[in-house]
Amino acid sequence: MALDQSNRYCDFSLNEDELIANGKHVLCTYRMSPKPGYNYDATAAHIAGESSTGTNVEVCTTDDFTLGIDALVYYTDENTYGPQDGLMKIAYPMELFDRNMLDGRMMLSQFTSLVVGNNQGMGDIVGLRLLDFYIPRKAIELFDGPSYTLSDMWRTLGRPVVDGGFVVGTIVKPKLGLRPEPFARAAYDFWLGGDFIKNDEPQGNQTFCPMNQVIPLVADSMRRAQDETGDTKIFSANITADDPAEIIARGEYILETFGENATHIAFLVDGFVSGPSGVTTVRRNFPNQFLHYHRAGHGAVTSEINPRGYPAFVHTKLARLMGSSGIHTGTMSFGKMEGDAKDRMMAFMLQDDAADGPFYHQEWYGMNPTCPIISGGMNALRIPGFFKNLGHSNVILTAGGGAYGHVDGPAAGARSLRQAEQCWREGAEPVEFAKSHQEFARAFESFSEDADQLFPGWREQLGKA
Ligand code: CAP
Ligand code: MG
Repeated sequence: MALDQSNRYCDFSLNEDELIANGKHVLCTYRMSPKPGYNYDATAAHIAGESSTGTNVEVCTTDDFTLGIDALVYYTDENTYGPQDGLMKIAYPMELFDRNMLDGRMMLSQFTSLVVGNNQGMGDIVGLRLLDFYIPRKAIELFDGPSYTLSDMWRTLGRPVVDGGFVVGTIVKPKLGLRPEPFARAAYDFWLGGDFIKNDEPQGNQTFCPMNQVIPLVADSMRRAQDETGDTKIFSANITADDPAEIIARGEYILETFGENATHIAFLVDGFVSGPSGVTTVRRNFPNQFLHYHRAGHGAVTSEINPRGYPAFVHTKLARLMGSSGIHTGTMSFGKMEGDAKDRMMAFMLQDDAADGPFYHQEWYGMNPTCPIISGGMNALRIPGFFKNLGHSNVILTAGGGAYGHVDGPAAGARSLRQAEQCWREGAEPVEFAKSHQEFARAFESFSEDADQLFPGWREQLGKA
């Protein structure tokens, strides 16, 4: 049985509104279940201790200054979700958080090692999941935040920098297996109809498709597609690597190879697996490129069936602080990955200067916004419903299957995606709209299972019975 430190690490006299007004604490709300037989508040106190100044026993070296920066539990409700399955809230003094030697900035690596660090593996808990956190102004202004934004991408695309609208994207599929020439051809074909292409998350410098062969060919595809269409095209190149030197080398090589189109390059980082160091390496070495945060692997932590870790909402909030220009936010139940319509809360938290999370209102004090990237099993048929839920289309959408699975090829797939957003924007009924929009209509045949589910009777209405 752990030492009961609740007299030290619990202070229920603290008032959340006052803590927020004072601006000296990071606040965290956790869903917590202690092991059977463990006292709720004592376990909460142990969590606060392990996450700040304590351990499982008193130590002789603790002095008054140490006591002054204890993380403090300021709220518990042990039965919120069921018996001994409740909520607890911790106030973390700002002093606890690590600051760069070089520029005094805060960092996400130590931040997460504290608020979702050792506490994740303690022996006296069954569950501990960070559901939301509040960052005071002083801390917001100590994190990098995004440098290059969707607005900058709209500028590059020759669009208005406010409400520049829907960016139609894809992922070169198959996920792995294309050699340089077929890869570059797949990119060219999509760019004849679409705006934005990303590497798939595991595509990099495989021996069957070395960067020094495929990147020059993709650069040529971009030039030809731009000449052919008269439109600017974007390529989000994956430069994820373990070694920051490799990340930088990849980025520099790609920018040099794209030459006059270097400003059309975004950099994709598998941010969950490479962590804050990988993301910050890109954020600080390539501040003039769109930093595309791919979250492959996040499900291990964010999945709703996980009693530990944190939900996707928290993950995307961390990604904005890190400086992501855009992050995958899922498809809010309209695609193939886990998600829910209320996940639109993530998009508002990323894009607005003030937004409500499940437990905290967050002001961003002018920190650049992060663009939601909609991806995962999307095709034209799923888009009207998606935007009806979100309420706007100032996002990047990447559909791999939704483009390369279109019966008339990726350019038609791209056009079907763009038409689908137009259908939503005009408030048109999709099957009716399909009668006058060929590529959108052909998406019904391309993804007929979706069509049957979403638009029963479409065959008769479109004369495809
Ligand atoms: C989508 C995707 C993305 C997922 C990631 C894939 O391909 O390229 O990596 O969207 O999920 O590999 O599945 P499709 P999320 O368009 O063909 O589904 O965006 O939720 O992080
Ligand atoms: Mg992918």
